[in-house]
Amino acid sequence: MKSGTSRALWLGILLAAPAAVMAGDDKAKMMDTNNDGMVSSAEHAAGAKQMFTKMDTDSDGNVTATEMDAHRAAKADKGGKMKMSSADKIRKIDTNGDGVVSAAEHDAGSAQMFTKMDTNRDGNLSAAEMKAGHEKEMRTADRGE
Ligand SMILES: [Ca+2]
Ligand SMILES: [Ca+2]
Ligand SMILES: [Ca+2]
Ligand SMILES: [Ca+2]
Repeated sequence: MKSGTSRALWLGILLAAPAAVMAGDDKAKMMDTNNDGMVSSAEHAAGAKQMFTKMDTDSDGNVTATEMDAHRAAKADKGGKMKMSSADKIRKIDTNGDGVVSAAEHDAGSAQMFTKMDTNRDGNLSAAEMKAGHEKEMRTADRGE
């Protein structure tokens, strides 16, 4: 009987494959700290701050393209190629144009993203809104499957 082996193999495939697809859901779950199924603006801001701290490996209060690259490379192990280059991402929120993202710029950038994704303007991101937001981002980046 080989069914046990093939089942384990199948499980391995299941675990390895859909990381890219599930990234949005994972992120939502991670940020939804009170588990009400919605990400509030406060939860979103806290999540963004946490991510900033994680990316700022030398803790100088700025995230450089190199730091962002390193952070994303670690994640890309599961998710495959990322949609936008770190430099492009930084350019989008680097309002003072010094090439690095300060904590304030990151805060402002993610608040803006929250507003954009909160399409029904109730101050919460539902799973559907998060998903739609991410899909839009991926489409903009022309990420071929
Ligand atoms: Ca919540
Ligand atoms: Ca830094
Ligand atoms: Ca800056
Ligand atoms: Ca909403």
